[in-house]
Amino acid sequence: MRTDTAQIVRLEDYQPSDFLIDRVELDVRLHPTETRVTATLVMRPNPEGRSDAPLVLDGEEMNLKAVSLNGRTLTAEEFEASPQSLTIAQAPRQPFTLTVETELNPTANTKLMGLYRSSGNYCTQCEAEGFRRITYFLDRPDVLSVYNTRIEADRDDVPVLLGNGNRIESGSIDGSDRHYAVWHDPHPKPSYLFALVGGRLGRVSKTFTTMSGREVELAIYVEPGKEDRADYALDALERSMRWDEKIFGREYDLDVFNIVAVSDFNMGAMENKGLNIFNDKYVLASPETATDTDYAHIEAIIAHEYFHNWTGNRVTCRDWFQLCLKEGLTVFRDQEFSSDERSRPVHRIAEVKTLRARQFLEDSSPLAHPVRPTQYREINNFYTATVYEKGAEIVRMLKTIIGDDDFRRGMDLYFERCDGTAAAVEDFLRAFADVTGRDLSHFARWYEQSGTPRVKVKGHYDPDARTYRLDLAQSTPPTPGQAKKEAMAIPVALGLVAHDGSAMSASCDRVDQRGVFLFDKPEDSITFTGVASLPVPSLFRGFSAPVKLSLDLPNEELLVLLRHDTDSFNRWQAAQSVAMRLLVYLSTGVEVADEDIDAFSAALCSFTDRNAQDDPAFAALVVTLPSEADVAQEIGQDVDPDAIHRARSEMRRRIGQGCAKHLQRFYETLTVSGPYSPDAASAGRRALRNASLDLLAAADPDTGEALAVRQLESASNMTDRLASLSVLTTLPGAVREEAIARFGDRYRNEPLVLDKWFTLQAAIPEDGTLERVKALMQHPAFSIANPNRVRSLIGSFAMLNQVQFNRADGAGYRFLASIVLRADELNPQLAARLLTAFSTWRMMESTRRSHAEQVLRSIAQKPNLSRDVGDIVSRSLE
Ligand code: 0A1
Ligand code: ZN
Repeated sequence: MRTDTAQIVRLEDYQPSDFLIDRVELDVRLHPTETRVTATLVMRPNPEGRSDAPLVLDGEEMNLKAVSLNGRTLTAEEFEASPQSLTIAQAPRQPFTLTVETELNPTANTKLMGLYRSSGNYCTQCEAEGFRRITYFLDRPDVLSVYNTRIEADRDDVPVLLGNGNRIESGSIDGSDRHYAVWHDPHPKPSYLFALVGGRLGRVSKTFTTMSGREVELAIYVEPGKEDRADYALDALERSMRWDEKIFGREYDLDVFNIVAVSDFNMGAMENKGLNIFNDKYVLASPETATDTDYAHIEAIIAHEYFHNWTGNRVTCRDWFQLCLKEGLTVFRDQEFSSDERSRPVHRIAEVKTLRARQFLEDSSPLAHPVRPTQYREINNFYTATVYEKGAEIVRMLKTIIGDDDFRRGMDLYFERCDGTAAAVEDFLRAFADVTGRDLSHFARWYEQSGTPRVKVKGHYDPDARTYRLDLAQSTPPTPGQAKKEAMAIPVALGLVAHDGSAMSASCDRVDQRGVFLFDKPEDSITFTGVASLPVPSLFRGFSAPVKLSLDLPNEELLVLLRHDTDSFNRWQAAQSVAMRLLVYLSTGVEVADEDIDAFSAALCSFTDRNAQDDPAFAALVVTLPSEADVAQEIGQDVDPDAIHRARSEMRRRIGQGCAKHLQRFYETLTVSGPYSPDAASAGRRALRNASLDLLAAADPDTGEALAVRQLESASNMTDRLASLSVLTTLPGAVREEAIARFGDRYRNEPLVLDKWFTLQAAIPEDGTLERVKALMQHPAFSIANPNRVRSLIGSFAMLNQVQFNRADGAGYRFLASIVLRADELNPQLAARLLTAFSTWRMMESTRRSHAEQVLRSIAQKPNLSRDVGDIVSRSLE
């Protein structure tokens, strides 16, 4: 492996910092290529640190200009500066003030970490380790300081100057065309929550009155001219603030809350104290440019970042191994918010689809790691589905096990005890253990053990005794670094359903009053009494644990659940299970009787028919088949993506034909009148109508094409327009090409819409797609330096296009490798994320597998790989 320093950081090596920084005075003079930063750090030795340690500050890619200690400039002999650190061997043993002056070049900063420019504006990104690119610092989350930031810039070029906290001063600099602002953040925070922004920006704002009656000015800053596209985000922010007061009793704690949207950003958004910085994709929305899904994402991410103010900022993390403490908990909170604002069952299904598609995949790949990892080479590679989504599932299981009231009491105690501190997972669990008197040490294993547990269940009915016994067994497959696994504490929410749908009055003393059985041994059995007839078990209701269930129910029994289960999630799950079984058989050459497909199709028709009017969003989820990637994951080895693609196309065609009458009716009747609104009810109607269009086109391409073209021309919103273009991309020919070209032309000045256009084309499952993607890289809107463009074109090709990325000739793999290497020179984080598309390589059939391995090995051989890419490639090959 030829990477830069491949040092491994280990959880077991954690030591408190030897020094603390109580106050930070920053003076930042913005300049495109020579920004000057003077940091005055009020420091003292940490009583909990080592008493003889040198002072070692972190640094990266800065030009050090001067260092002084207690006002005296240090000579070159008194400190040692390297690209990664600034060391003062003889640091004082009493409080002292260190002043460090650095010079940065924000224009040349293509990594988008530290201070950089986006569309000419200045912005920062400091999580996880970006602050050390602004000044030398103890850049670790357990060093909390109060910040004062003075920002100075050219008044005309940079009229808006924003920092963390409240603005306490601003003005002009006499005799010059420069101005300044001073921001004070009274809440001690780690450096990763620092932010500043300088630029020419438009603004929308409103006043929010908190639960205790304080007034807070909420503002969102965007590219001038796009202010009206920020209204929805502002509304979502207000709703999030109200929800956190009502559900968790958490109030906002500054006079202003600012959000800035930027167009070059490595992730979704960042929760900097009082100054969130967002990828503009998650702020800007108008009916003409954003889909229903975009609106839902904006709402969720605005909420997520806002909720971090308590889970992440007021209570922060002791070290980066505790990342799930803020991320898993905050994802759980944003999921709950979206569920309350929208349809809870529909949202739960969406969450689980994401979890399975991303986290289960990661957990079964060479990149599998515990929710709280024990070591890392590059922390940026651990902002993963495991830390975020599985982390959220752990919090959800905890709530399922202890109940809603104790969960809230535990959260209150956690905030009370840990406010203003840098905490660890143990502190979180201790609050719930103390509130309930429960021993949660076994439950804590969810943070430590990686891999997705499998739960095998068999049911036995005794009609004479009127008992029903469930035998359960659990196991977790080996994952990197963890060959042997222990049994997990798995909450199984369950019930029994009679074949005719009537309620069953069975009882079982191992199941609590909330219908949950805690399965915490390798094997166990539970028996229900008073069971009048053979039941169908409904297990893991609401997806009560992130496990894979093996329960071989025949299709007919699954269809009983689809019709009669009181649990919505399991109704959807039942349809998915039948579909998955048929898709796996069709993909792997197992014979499938026509009647089985017809029976499934008939069940879908009648189910959707019954639900189309009352809950179209749910019906749309039920008629949507598992994706090709889902099927690949289910097959798990020797995967042939072409066979899966053929199987899924065939199933879509058969269901489209079988349900044609119903689908046509939905398509005709589920129109939404009046001006566009992204509310869940209207979005649900559009979802089922567009899912119907997709299946109708699969059944009869000519009809589908005609309907899609008409919809594309007449649509009054981006949801319907994009859905019709998406259907057209499945139908090769001149009509499609013309539609694609016209769409691209219409939105040539709308980068976020062009991203969707890139994605649709990159996902076309045809041989010419690789060439198409290469050609699109020449499009004037494409730039390898912009993460949104790269992800929408290249990322979509690699992650969404199963057949073309995994081409049997290896060309898809070679292409991705070439882009990863190019991107790595500019933006290692982006490159490393693209590279994770290879995480499925070991499950492919042998030809593809060997192409992928060869490509990965050739990447690993390259000189000067970033630590980010070096880490992913080496773990992928382990
Ligand atoms: N804390 C943010 C995620 C985030 C992480 C790293 C970043 O920089 C590369 C940016 C954002 C969140 O959870 O939203
Ligand atoms: Zn987060």
